Amino acid sequence: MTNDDAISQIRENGFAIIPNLIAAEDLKAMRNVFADLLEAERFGRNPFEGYLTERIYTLVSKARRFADLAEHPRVLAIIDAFLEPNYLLSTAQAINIHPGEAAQSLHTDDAFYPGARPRDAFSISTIWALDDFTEDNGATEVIPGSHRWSDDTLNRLLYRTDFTTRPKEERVRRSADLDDRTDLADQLQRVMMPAGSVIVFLGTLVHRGGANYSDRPRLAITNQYCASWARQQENFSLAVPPDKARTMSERMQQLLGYSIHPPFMGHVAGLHPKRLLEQQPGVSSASSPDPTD
Ligand SMILES: O=C(O)CCC(=O)C(=O)O
Repeated sequence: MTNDDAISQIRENGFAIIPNLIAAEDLKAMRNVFADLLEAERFGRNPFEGYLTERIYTLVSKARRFADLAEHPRVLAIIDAFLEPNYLLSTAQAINIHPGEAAQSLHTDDAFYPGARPRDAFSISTIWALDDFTEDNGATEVIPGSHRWSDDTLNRLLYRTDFTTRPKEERVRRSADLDDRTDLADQLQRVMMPAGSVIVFLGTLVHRGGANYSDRPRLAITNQYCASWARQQENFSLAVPPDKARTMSERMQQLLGYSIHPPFMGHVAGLHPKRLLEQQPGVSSASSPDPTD
């Protein structure tokens, strides 16, 4: 599929699936990194995160190859068609759905940005399959065309997503058969794709992580990007402080927020935040009248 095809599919259906973008040896290397990163302690704290789902946030700071994935040139070229320049990385996380996990509540990824729907997306999400996404192992499910739904339709059809953090003893496993709105089941499309593929979708598209009926976890990475004026889900300038950001590519620094939404949103005491990356600790830089400089 060409990028132009992907862009028109996203405009039409709200999403596009690009098969086999990660080479087999890179997939293997990523899985090796995960073998050390994934621990049961990271299971979700609320029904949205999923009590049987492990999540690792700020993935881009855990290994260079995860940062490289978040700036995959083909994917960024597609996002360029939807978001103004200087867009930001909003979250970078691994999602490992374990056997027995129920389907997530149907939701959209940019619901927390106010703005009457239907509207343009303020964010774009990607979900990379690190395992094959199959019929029964928790493949993402999407509702094609739902990016055009109005607020009324969303409110009528979707249950409110439950983000309430529960104490450990109350994190009761839900039945994998639980479906939050069975009357939408016939509109859901399961995103079955081989490991190494990616789905790119608008932040306005209704979707969810599926129930995992298989006997193995389903591993994925979601990198999500937001408009340069919007707040990122992860507070990346705290999560990836200058000492760490300094070791990353210039594009990743910009995506994390060491960047400006012109004329000066995001400045640090009147200066472009990239100045923090040039400075050595304890050395102050000369002031500049131009925060975009
Ligand atoms: O893991 C998936 O397939 C989707 C997860 C998701 O939509 C989310 O956590 O926001």
